[in-house]
Amino acid sequence: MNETVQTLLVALRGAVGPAGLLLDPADTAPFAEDWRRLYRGQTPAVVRPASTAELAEVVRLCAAAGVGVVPQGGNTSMVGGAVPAEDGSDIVVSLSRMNRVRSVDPLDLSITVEAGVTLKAAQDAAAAAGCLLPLSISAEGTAQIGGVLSTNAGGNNTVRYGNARDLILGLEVVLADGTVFEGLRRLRKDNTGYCLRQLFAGAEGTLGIISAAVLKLAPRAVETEVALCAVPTVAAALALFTRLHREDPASVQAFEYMAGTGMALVLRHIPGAAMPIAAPSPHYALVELATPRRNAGLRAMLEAALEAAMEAGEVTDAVIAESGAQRAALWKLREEHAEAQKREGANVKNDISVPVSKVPEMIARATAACEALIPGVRVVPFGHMGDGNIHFNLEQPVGMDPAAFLARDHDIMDAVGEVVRDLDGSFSAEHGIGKLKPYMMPLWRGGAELEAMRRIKRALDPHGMFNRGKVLPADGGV
Ligand code: 2HG
Ligand code: ZN
Repeated sequence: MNETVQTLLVALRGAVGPAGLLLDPADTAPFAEDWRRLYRGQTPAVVRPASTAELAEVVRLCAAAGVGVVPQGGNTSMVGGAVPAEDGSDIVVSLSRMNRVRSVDPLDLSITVEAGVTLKAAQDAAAAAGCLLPLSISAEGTAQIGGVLSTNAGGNNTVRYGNARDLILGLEVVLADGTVFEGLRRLRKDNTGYCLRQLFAGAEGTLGIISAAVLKLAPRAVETEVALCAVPTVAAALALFTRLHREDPASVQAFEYMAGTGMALVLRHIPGAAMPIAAPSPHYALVELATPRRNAGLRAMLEAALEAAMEAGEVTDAVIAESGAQRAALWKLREEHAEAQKREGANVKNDISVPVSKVPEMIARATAACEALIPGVRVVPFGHMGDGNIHFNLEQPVGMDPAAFLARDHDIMDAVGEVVRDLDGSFSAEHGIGKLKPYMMPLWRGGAELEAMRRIKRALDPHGMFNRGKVLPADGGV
């Protein structure tokens, strides 16, 4: 460790106190590896400020020392978005001690939270005040608000409420020189120049560090129905979605697709996962309908729609949850897909989106492309069909060396990407770019778009200290 870093660590200890600084490699190691275990970096320290003032001082000290900063929330990125560099040149700044819910306002329908509050804790605080925080992702128990907003997380409710950025009313952000952008406003209308808060949403911590946010809430549902449906084809799942959406778009809270291959992995690897439908199906759809309207008759609507869907051959079997516990059990079958795939072995993820109408064609064509590329590869698509975002994931062929399979990740991502481009889709629908996908930016976002992003980066982070190597591909500059 060089002298500059040693001096910096002493100053950081002064800024955050001994409880805010982790130096022992045994303590810092979990912060240096991503959830998927694709990347293992190194860091001389994990700094854990307890307030915005402390965070600002940490950033100021790191800027003065010319040391890189990697902001980190729950470290659940699927694209290595929060790992420090391999050479140990980045300090990790963990937001986990900034975990206060500052206020919930059921009249304004807003919640003010610090960056280190987990999404689940924010949802619970909203629910305790009779409101709904309409953002739900599989990692919500661990993912923190700062990371969720920085990555513009999508998740299960996008079909009804949009992505994380759509919920942001106000943001507080620590900038690269340690000054604080104090934008914690909670106005529904505020048309005053550039919308800075939206720059930081989806920037993945490359422009500044989100320290707190004001988020929109919705009225809490009084009727909720969840059904798991066995469907014969992907096209049938889409037909079911269209049927329900036409019936009452405002009540379709989630519409998730799962291939039978993925469901089998969940049932094999996840303790307590149980399939309530007797005969295995090649495809499944999970539907959640919810409404804050009293006596809306959602149950009757769902039953009638499923009956009609069965007559039309769109659904072969279905169960409707009868209790909160059953709803949770059905959701578990969907939410444990990522964990089950991890336990099965090596996997390559394609977090892609296409226009909703193109989902069946995308799955068919990408399946054919991958099977031609790697014979025996296991195709395990699932995801948020209602908004066109499918996790077109692949498990290694049985018996193939995991490292050899992972070495093909770019080939696979490029083959899937070709199909997705042809269908006017995106190569990263909700997981962002992180460390995994900057190489894809020139092809997908090149020219004026990428150049404008670079200019914004230079303007807000002129020395390139924030989350180096993420989002933007190297260009010799920052
Ligand atoms: C989900 O929808 C997450 O469960 C993870 O976005 C997706 O594992 C994945 O590819
Ligand atoms: Zn997802």
